[in-house]
Amino acid sequence: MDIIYSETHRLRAPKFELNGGLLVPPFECPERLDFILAEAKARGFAAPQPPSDHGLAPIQAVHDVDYLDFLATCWDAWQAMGFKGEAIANIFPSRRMTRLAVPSDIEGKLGYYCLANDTAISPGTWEAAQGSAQVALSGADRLIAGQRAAFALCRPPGHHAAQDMFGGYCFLNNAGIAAQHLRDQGAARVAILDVDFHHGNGTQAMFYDRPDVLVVNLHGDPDYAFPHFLGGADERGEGAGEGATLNYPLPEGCSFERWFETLEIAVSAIQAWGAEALVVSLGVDTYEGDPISAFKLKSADFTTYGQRLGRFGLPTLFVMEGGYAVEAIGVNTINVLDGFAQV
Ligand code: 5XA
Ligand code: ZN
Repeated sequence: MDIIYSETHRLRAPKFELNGGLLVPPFECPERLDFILAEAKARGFAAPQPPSDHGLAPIQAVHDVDYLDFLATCWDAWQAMGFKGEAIANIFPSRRMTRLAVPSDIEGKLGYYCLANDTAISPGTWEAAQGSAQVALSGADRLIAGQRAAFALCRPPGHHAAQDMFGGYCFLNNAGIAAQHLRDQGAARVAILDVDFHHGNGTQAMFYDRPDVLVVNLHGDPDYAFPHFLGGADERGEGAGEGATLNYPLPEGCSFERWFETLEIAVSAIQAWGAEALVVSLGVDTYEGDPISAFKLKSADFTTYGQRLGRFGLPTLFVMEGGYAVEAIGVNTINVLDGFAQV
């Protein structure tokens, strides 16, 4: 299985994350990918390959142009104000603040496009986000060329990023961009299966009214888990997309047995829907040792579910999302890919 990877991810290196009322070193850090690459090498995977440049057009296919312009210019505009720290939003168009015009002031703009102030914009963020999207697009190209599977080792991650919103460490929705690319290159029906602990609100929003991309999430119930305001079982798509969104919220402390039963239900639904290609939003923060999540999967469980996805038999693009137990992220991620490849 080809692994696609770009060094541009290192440009995304903010110093701070707002967590528990403190500015702490970000959980989503460059070292995550070093552990994954080291484990891939140790387990005999071929050296990672660089992405090819697809430009902005396939990114603009799912993200709003004004939002992309904001991402491209935010850091310079923030600095021009004389602010000394990283760009962290502090005001939002929340309920009863319904004037939805985009402010020209950068502080207003930042809040307008932000969904969670856990995510600072820092120098190099835009360049890293674009590189990450190119990694996903190049992974999708492998499927278009007829390969059975590919692993897009994306960073920053993407599944919280909506058409015009960043947060939850995400800026561009890599899985969504790849799914749209697969559609544009001829796949009639593409499914996105999101197995990250957190609900992929951005991916859901992006395809909510579309019948051609099925979005399926297994995740911590939003009642207790980030992103809190999307991901209920009753959200099933709208208009032409009615029925093409499926949510399986799961309880705090969810065991692998319960999680895997739910995966079986999700896989059956994808099969019945008739997907031609599968994009897996691969977050390994379902691991029992993850510092910001609440499921109980053990390292061996990642192999088991990788094998199940392998037996499923669809052309499959794995796109890296979350996972913050850095000492285990390599083993857990490669276990999924190895399990898949064993079948
Ligand atoms: O999948 N999403 C994540 O892992 C990020 C969650 C951010 C919580 N502040
Ligand atoms: Zn996550």
